[in-house]
Amino acid sequence: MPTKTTLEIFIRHQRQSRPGSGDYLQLIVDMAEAGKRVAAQVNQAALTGALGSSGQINVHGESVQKLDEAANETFVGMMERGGLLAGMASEEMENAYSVTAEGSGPYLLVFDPVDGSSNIDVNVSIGTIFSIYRRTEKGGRVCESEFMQRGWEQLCAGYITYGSSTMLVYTAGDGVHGFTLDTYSGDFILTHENIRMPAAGEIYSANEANRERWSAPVRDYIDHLRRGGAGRKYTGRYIGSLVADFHRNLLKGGVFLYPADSSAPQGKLRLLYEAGPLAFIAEQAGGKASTGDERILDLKPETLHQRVPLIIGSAEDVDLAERFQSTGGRRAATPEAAVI
Ligand code: AHM
Ligand code: MG
Repeated sequence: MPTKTTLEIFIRHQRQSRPGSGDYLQLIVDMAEAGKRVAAQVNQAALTGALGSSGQINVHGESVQKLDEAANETFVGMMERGGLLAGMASEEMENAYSVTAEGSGPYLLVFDPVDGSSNIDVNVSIGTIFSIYRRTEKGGRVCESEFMQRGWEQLCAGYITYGSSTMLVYTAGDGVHGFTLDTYSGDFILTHENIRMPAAGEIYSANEANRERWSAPVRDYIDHLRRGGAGRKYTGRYIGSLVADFHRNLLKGGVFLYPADSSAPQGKLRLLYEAGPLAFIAEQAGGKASTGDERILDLKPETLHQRVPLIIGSAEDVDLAERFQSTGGRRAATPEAAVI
């Protein structure tokens, strides 16, 4: 049997092979530890009474699930102990959180503790998304403005998916690597080294119930894929958990869209906690992420909970979506599109 490489060993090698790369890679190991705790909470939720709504409404006006709260508390509680973080921002917290009054470390963590909350109660894959930035001030309490950094300033980003197995996938700007939780040993084991996203896919993922509210270029783009205009036969796959939809498309190729629509002019997904980290991972794997007009990683957030339209996936699929957007629809988008 081949020797198994645990996440800790892999990260140690990464740090040795990139001297001066910083101690922030330790934060991925810390996130993995906290993620194991959350994976157990997810697995046990039906048995411990942790399914369902907490009765609270969050800053986005959405119903908070008990697991959203529990996972948020787990990540905050475990991540503030390590001495590396000065502050955190979470999809489930209205304001930025300062680790201590003085700030105890040089890094910032942003995260969505449970992404895909609507799938918690029905035993469908959900996940955690996270990202690490360097703080911009020397000390003291963190303030919201420190989190207003462009996506390309991320030091690392990752997600943990709680699915048929629990996996952690991360990038620190040196490729994308995936680890599967061995529930017998309790270790995350390297199972997917240097993941590359296929240049083009045959899957599109979007909530087509929103179709009537999409812009014409988005509707035309999806129609184009459905009709085989891109030269491939597409199938639709939509779980409703971004992490799970993204993870599948990362491995198999394809495109995920949550565009703006007439009732959500900025789309639904959050720039800091969802679009930004996954954009970093997508690009590191050879894919792309765009609003339709702009590269996600170039956007500078103006508020913590800012939403953004998201088109993410295989490079050719995202390029094509941008062409539809820039030309306003199918007629001018591509030569093939003109004849359908
Ligand atoms: P959440 O963070 O509150 O769970 O919301 C984000 C989720 C994504 O995981 C998913 O892609 C999207 O919302 C699904 O939204 P919809 O139900 O509108 O299709
Ligand atoms: Mg989310």
